[in-house]
Formats: sequence, structure tokens, C-alpha cells
Amino acid sequence: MSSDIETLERLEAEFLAAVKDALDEPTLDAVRVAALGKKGRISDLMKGLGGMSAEERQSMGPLLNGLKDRIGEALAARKAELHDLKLAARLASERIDVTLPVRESPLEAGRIHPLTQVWDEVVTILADLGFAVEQGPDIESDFYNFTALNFPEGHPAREMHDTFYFEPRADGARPLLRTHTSPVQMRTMEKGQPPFRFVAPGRTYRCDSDQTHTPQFHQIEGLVVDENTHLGHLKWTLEEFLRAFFEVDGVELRFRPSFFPFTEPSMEVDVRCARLGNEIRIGEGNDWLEILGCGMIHPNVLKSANIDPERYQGFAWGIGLDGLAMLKYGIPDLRAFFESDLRWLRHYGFSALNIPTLSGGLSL
Ligand code: 2NL
Repeated sequence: MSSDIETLERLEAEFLAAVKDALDEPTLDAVRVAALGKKGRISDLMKGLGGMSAEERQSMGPLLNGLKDRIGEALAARKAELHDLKLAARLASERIDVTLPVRESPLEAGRIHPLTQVWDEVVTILADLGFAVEQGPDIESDFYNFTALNFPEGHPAREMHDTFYFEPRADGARPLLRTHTSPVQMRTMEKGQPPFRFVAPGRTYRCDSDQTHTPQFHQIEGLVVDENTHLGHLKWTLEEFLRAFFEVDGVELRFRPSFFPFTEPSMEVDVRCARLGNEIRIGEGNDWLEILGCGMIHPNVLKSANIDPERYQGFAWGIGLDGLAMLKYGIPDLRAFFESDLRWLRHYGFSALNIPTLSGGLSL
């Protein structure tokens, strides 16, 4: 009897230790099965009660029941404890700090360069006015850059362009970096038949560098050729274009006589502006700012493109995109356009998703 009690005490200590050591629910359940399951140690002992004398049963019964109850309680307590521990661990691993700032989308981090923005704005406006967009090579021949555009051989205007020339080829031809986008217009007209109505935006090159000139810059030229195209059409087109671009209703233009080899008559166009310190406001004040050159296409240029100047005439204009960007967005030094300085881009750049449209606004 005393050895039986010792056995029970040892068994109790053994199971209680196993319960305490169980680190997860499956292990704890294995302890429960080993103790209280159908074939468990305590269940076995309970079954033995039937074969005992009434006297033995009277003392062993309560002992076994007490043991069963205590182990049952320990199992239930440990089960609740393991459940709480598991929940606490899960809460810790899934913790979210709601005070952290939201991570910026890459679309917001990237910026559109002000020049790209202005290029898109200008093309959007001119496409809306019915102009097609044409492009051509940056490396040009002397013929398309100069001769076809009525620059006579040895004419000083060729030197005025500060042209970048390549080494002469075996056949004596001397390729160059185009000094304006006009060769694109010549190539486009050569390929087709009038009427023409298109613009040519692109990179242009001249050997020149200071606060307002970089060796590579950007230009857009526009051209219309038809049987009855006249100066009035040119004036209207430029007014519509500049009003839309500057997003100011009161844009006022002044046409001054000028000279370009490829137009006759030739004009330079100024916009009315107010100068307030470093700031320039378009459409106000009593100052004028030169902004573009234009004219009626010279008959020799039409002839170069196999167009009969007796039947067709047209106008053309050229405008610098870098200058437009500086003016519209208040950028003082052109050289910064080409420096890829991230601080500058974050300051002057545009959101990638604000694509310029006439209905939604050009420069939100
Ligand atoms: C300026 C002046 C101008 C043109 C460009 C042109 C093109 C052809 C025929 C005739 Cl194919 N003209 N373009 C005409 C007048 C002026 O640009 O100061 N640009 C920044």
C-alpha cells in the first residue's frame, strides 16, 4: 500500500513535470493521452480498482481520483498558458507601427525634367492645332543643314551657326551636327506632296557655352505649305500657340523685321512682359522679350524640296525649347538642365502622372 502511494506520488511528479515542460499544444496533448487517455497510465490504474478488495478500493479510489483531477487541472492550466503565449508571439510578429509614414511610390519619387515637360506641352498644343510631328537625324549633311535652306556657299551665316563638323569622309563630304531642326522639314517635304502642316522638335548643336547657351540645346520648328497660306495664318498660329503655352489670356505679340536665309520676309517676335527684379511676367507690363523667329518660306527653299513656288507658299517658325522652359518655370541658369543634379530635379521637376493635356491643364 505504501509503495502504491509512492508510485502514485512519483507518477504525479512525473506527469506534472511533463506538463510544465511541454512547449506546444501537440506535446501537451501527448502528455494528456499518456496520462488520461483510454490506454493512459492513470486510466490503467483506475481500471485496476475493479479487481481490488472493498477496503483497498476505498483508500485507492479517492487517491486516484485526486491524482486524475490534479493532472487534469494542470493540463488545462498549461493549455491556456500555451494558448496565451502563442497569441502573444503572433501579435508581436505581426505588429504594425501605424505611426510610420507611408512609403513614397516610385512614381512620386521620379521627376519629369522641365525640358521634357515643356516639349510635351508644346507638342500637345501644336498637335491640337492640327500639326503632325516629324523627326530626323542629328548627324546631317551640309546640304540639308545649309545648302537646301538657301545658305549660299561661303555665306557668313554658315559661320554664324558655330557648327560642329566631323572629320571629312573619303569622298570629301563633311558630316555635321545639325545646327537647327530645319533639315527635318526639308527631308519631310522631299518625301511628300503639299499641303504640309507639321512641326519638328529635336536636339540641335552649336559650339557655344555660357549662362544662356549650351553646346547642345532643343528647338521646335513649325511649317505650313499650301496654295493660299499667308502671314495672317502665321500670326494667328503663333498667337494661339503662345497663349496656350503661357496659360495667360492676354499674351500680346510684336513682329519686327529681321533676316534669315530661309525666309522672306523674316521676322522676330517679341512678347509683352513685365520685369520685376529677376522675375519676368508674360502678358503684363511695358517691356518686350524676344521669343522666336519666323517668316514666309523663301522660294529657293521650296524649290530645294521640289515644290513649285509659283503655286505654293508657306510660313515657318523656330523657337528654342530650353528658353521657353527657363521663362515659364523661372529657371535662371540653362547649364543646370544638363547636370542631372537630383536636388535640382526634385525642385524643378514634374510629377510623372501629370501628363500635359489641353482639357486637364498643361502644367498642374
Ligand atoms: C529662330 C529662327 C526660324 C525657320 C526657323 C524654317 C524652316 C524651313 C523653311 C523655312 Cl524648312 N524656315 N524655319 C524659319 C524662321 C525662323 O527660327 O530664331 N529660332 C530659334
